[in-house]
Amino acid sequence: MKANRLENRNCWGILSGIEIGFFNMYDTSYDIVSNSNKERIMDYDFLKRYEGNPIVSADKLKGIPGGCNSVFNSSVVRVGNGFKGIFRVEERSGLQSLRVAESEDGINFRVLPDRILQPETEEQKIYEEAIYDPRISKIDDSYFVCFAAESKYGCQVGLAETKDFKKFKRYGCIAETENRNLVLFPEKINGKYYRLDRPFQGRNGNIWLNESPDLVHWGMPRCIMESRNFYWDRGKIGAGAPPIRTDEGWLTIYHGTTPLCNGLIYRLGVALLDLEKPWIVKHRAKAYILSPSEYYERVGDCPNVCFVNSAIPFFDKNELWIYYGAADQCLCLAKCKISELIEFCKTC
Ligand code: BMA
Repeated sequence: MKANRLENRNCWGILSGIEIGFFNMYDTSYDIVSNSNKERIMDYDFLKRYEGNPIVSADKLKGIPGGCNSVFNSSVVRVGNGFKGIFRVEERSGLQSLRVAESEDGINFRVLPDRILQPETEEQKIYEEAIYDPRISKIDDSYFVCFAAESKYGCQVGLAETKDFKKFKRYGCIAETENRNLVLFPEKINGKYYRLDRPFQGRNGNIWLNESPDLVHWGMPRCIMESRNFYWDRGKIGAGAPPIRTDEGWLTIYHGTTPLCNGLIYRLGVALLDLEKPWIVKHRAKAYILSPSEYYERVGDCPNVCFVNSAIPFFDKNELWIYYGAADQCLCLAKCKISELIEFCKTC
């Protein structure tokens, strides 16, 4: 393994004439495969796709008002003994709509016919014309929904609160343009609320952390995770599922893009943030945890996309369920052991 790697990089170095770049790249992969423990966890698929994927697709929403072109990038939480979701449904007109979904088992969902959070007031019509990519965080006894809100000015992030998934209190937009992929931490840390978000910087975007006394007024922005040259997440990156408290830190699943000459690949990665000082990234796996390879991830309205909006821990059985949109077309589920994901994050 070692000899091959060295041979390859010399060869590429000579052929390309840009030795430094390729030396860095091969040093990285060399590091990844050099430790036997890492090999063990890299070698088997610890993250298992649900065999019945996709769990929700347009054909299962036949008859929904507006018709369904696609259903993807959706958020699911546990409520009582069951599950509730807020789903992104793209109607046949192209309208982005959010709909409540209900399930007993977290796999078979009923999507309710009514759109929620569609703009009603003049102000909402200006700033929240197209809403999508919802993320739900339960804080105390409320469910807070953050969603991308596009207007002629660009993309902001809207916030709404519900206790029963029937009535929603809207707060308007809580991030300036251009921002997306905003997730709230599920509890206050040292008396403050925290969020991760992704402001754009030209064609790139990194993950930032902000803090707030009341979930509406935010400040103290810090860039905590950048895209990494020569890695799978060398394009823009964005927070995915709301962080999950574990003994090892806030378990954070994010998406990262790999720009290629024919477009982007959206993949999923994992990091652990310090519990008390969430601006400190304790660990960030070098390797991705999920990459499009199944037909439903490769083929759709936007091919080669795995995009995460929620993850539900079942600590009693050491299991994590990751809900992800595939190819901007359908909604899928993948499961892993929480301890193995943490091990992967620390070692791979
Ligand atoms: C991102 C978001 C996602 C989408 C992805 C791939 O920028 O808009 O909603 O899934 O692109 O198209």
